[in-house]
Amino acid sequence: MKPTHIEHIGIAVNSLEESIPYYEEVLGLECYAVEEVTDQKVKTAFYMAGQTKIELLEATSKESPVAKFIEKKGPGIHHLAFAMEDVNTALKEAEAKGVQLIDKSPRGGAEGLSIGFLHPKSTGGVLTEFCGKE
Ligand code: CMX
Repeated sequence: MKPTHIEHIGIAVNSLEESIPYYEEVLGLECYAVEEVTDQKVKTAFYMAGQTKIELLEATSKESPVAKFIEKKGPGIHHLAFAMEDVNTALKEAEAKGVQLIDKSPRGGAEGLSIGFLHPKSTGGVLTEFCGKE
């Protein structure tokens, strides 16, 4: 298992509408897509800063992991996503090395990617996502 690159950085925001002016008017980035990921109870806005994707995450329900995160820690960096050639194999390998998985097998995420999360308690406090095309 080896990540090919950082797929994206996820940032929890109270409101996309309130956060977008900073990314667009101050940083000069351009939102290329907005997508609701029902399964994850979030609405996302996507930006590219050079080669690096930034995903702004707004909760769509009080039960959303993003709503719970903001309630506890406030808005800010929420997770780091690594691109993996084979998410299923990467999850299995991480589990075999003692990492606690949130997702035992990949599920559907934003932009049609397969995703799986590792628990922050097993990863030095950083909620970690594996992403891939399969
Ligand atoms: N980063 C670091 N630590 C986090 C965290 C995060 N994003 N979210 C929660 N935690 C920590 C909490 O601070 C808490 O720590 P303490 O026990 O020390 O207080 C612990 O994890 C448990 O948190 P909780 O608030 O009780 O929440 P839950 O256990 O119910 O859920 C988690 C935590 C990580 C399992 C859940 O948020 C999850 O399943 N996340 C993965 C899915 C997700 O985040 N989806 C949204 C993004 C989707 C997308 O990118 O499309």
